[in-house]
Amino acid sequence: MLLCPLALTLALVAVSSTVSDVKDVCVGSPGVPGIPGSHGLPGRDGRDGVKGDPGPPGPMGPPGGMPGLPGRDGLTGAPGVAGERGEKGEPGARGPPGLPAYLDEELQTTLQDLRHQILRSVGVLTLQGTVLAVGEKIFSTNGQAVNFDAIRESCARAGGHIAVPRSPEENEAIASIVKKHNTYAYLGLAEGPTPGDFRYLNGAPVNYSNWYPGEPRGRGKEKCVEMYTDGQWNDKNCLQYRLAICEF
Ligand code: MAN
Ligand code: CA
Repeated sequence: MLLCPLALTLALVAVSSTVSDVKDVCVGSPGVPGIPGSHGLPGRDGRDGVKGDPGPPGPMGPPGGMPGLPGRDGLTGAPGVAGERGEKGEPGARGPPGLPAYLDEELQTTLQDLRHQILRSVGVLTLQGTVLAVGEKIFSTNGQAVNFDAIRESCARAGGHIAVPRSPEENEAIASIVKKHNTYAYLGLAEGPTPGDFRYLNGAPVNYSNWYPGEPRGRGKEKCVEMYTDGQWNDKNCLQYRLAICEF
């Protein structure tokens, strides 16, 4: 038996058709490897992969679906404007004779309760600085500066009158409001047809005044009266913006 390298013997067996045909032949050393072959044809498609995740929701479709159910009732609207005042009714039938007021215990109790309630309310407003009580009078301002007629109107609407001092105490009280707001105020006085003749708005002549030295000197051309921040008075035209102070 010929000794050949093992690799070569096996190669010879593989190319032989039968084992009996194998011949013990030795050949020379192998040649250099050939150049790599060209790429093969593409393989067949693989099997289907596993199912992917569901996609995101699609955009909203076009309108045209069935209308939804009606919504719930809305909130109650604001109250309407008050109607016009009705005509005065006929007087009622005369009632039975009553007790004199001073003997009517129920009436006296009600009056006392009302007195207390009013005093308490005034106390609260005084504490708040909303009103100033001097003797029987109460002074108050809304802080607004407007002309003389507008002050008269807002005081009347509030159930009062434009403030006018009838004593040094009342003058000081009004002056303290003027000072606090740093705005002159018109007073409840007006010049009559005679120049220099200033009167209360009910036509009565003034019995207390606090004119600034030299005033009034408008000689009929300044028919209103303003109070300076020091509490002294000046006659002035009625169309300036002055602090609205009312008395009640
Ligand atoms: C202005 C006005 C008058 C006032 C004088 C005082 O002219 O306010 O009412 O008398 O100043 O100098
Ligand atoms: Ca004047």
